[in-house]
Amino acid sequence: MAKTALITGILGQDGPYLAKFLLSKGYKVYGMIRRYSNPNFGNLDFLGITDKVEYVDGDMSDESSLYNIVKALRPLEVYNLAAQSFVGRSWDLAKITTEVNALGVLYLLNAIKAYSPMTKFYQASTSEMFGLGNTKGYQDENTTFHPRSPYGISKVYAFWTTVNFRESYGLFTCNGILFNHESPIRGIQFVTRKITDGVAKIKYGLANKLHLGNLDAKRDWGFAGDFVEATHLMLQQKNPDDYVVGTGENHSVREFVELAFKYGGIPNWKKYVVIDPRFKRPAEVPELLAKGDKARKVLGWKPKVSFDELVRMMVEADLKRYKISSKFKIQSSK
Ligand code: NAP
Ligand code: G4F
Repeated sequence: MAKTALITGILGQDGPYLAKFLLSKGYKVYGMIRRYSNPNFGNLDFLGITDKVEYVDGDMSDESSLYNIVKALRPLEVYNLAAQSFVGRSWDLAKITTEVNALGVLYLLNAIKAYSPMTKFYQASTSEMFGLGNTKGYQDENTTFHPRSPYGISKVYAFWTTVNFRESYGLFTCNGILFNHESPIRGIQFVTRKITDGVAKIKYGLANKLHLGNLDAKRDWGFAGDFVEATHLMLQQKNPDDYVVGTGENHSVREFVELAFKYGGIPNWKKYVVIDPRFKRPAEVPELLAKGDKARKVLGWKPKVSFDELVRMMVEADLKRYKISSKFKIQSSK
């Protein structure tokens, strides 16, 4: 089979990083986008690859669109990154979260089984599935799932469906159980980007407060550009399997805030941060920490970007964005 890959969720954070990586390896990359009156290619533009990807129309909640795409392309690899991926909204959007994140995976796997059984399939599973299944202070492939949100529950369904298609039909299907990974093109609702965007706005006088929820939550934060390499490696192994991928180091939201304000050159972050109950969750995952020994040993993968470098990279990118827009504002008001 030719080196072709289909990426669902191409317009999100991970899609562009993965597409860029696959293009660098000589793949022909197809990106699935759903119908929008005005699709946003900003993240692909940021990485300079918008014109290098071929786009196909489809929606995870529309079974026939997935069948048609798989039938037409019969790709070597499918990376299923599409999801309603924001945990915080998943209580309000439980039905659509389940439809897209859980049933969508069933539809896509059925399409592969029917039309392209040689296709290797990657499912974007998540550390959110562990939730409170955290008895040892870290999570690995043997940790019990105890999801705490409709998002986490939907991803547990998708995880087991992916395993089941491997066990029932012999398909090459893998779960990457990825811990939090961030970048300058992280969605603005997620806490890291919300903080770095807030720092930049405060720096340029566009805001004077940053409203946040639980500062005590701890996450194992890595760089998206590193993590997509692990996802590709999973599909290059002789046998399909499931892998935990994380940095092995965690930090609290408070630590992220402190560092981001430091890199923004703003002393005394406490002056600006407001604890706002609107951003607290009905059920929290207090702490996540990856024990990713299997990925390191079998895939030979390890992260390159440190926590400190990640925070600095994100703050610098947002400062640059607001510097450009504040210059533009000054020019256009002249
Ligand atoms: P993201 O930025 O939210 O991107 C998700 C993408 O899915 C978006 O492009 C979105 O399209 C698309 N999508 C949503 N509903 C869809 C539908 N009905 N049909 C087709 N596409 C749809 O997420 P990400 O951070 O790149 O994460 C990629 C995947 O990894 C997700 O499945 C996420 O759950 C999982 N994951 C992420 C992390 C992390 O820390 N980033 C960790 C573990 C697992 P629009 O652009 O049109 O909205
Ligand atoms: O940045 P978050 O919204 O990410 P969360 O919930 O960990 O989910 C992300 O990582 C998962 C992998 O573990 C992915 F599967 C998922 O798709 C997504 O990419 O929140 C991180 C932490 C939470 O504990 C949250 O309660 O930050 C806390 N937090 C505190 N204040 C906040 C805020 N989160 C958000 N989004 N906004 C706040 O104001």
